[in-house]
Amino acid sequence: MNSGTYEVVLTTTDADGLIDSETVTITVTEPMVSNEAPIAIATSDIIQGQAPLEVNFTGDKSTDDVEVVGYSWDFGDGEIATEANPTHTFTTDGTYTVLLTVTDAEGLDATDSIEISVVTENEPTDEVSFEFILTPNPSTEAVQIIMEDNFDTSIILGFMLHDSSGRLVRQFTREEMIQNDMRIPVNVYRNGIYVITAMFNNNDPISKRLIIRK
Ligand SMILES: [Ca+2]
Repeated sequence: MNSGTYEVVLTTTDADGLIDSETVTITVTEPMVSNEAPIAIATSDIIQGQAPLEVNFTGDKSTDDVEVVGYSWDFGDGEIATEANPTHTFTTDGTYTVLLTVTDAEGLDATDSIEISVVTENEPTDEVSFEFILTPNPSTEAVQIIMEDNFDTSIILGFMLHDSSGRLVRQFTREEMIQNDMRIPVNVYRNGIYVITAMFNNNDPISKRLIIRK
């Protein structure tokens, strides 16, 4: 039956020959075009880190029975994007719910979300990193001790210099070291392998190998 309006007449005849009829109107429409809503799939290369945190988002894994035609990202920090795979930098710490909305040509949409956790750069942690390097190494005249990670020199108690046999060659107080700009003159020592050990207040000592070569 093609689309259109049809009048169907139902005629009945009873045993006595009496005829009755009734008209029913039937409307036939075009078959519905089936369209399924898309499925949004949002992923990111990382989900947490320190600010400023650059995150690469992927939305083009989203699917539709026909085609996804629109991408809309809401990063949760007031910024949006309409690319399939945007990159976004979060500058302030916090937890952000990033929403991806995908749309098909018929206007059906779907949403997926990712939580991104951004922490501040200098957030205090229980484990403080105590690291230093010796430069130059091998040393000829003097060796410079360079503390890493914005080291608080007030927790340094001092330094020890041992030779390769484990004999304590010299001990340096913190005051001595700070005045020396964390520099140890080594030209008075014989060539060889030495160990410089930093001693800290409330922390395990750290040792580094130093070569003296003149
Ligand atoms: Ca669709």
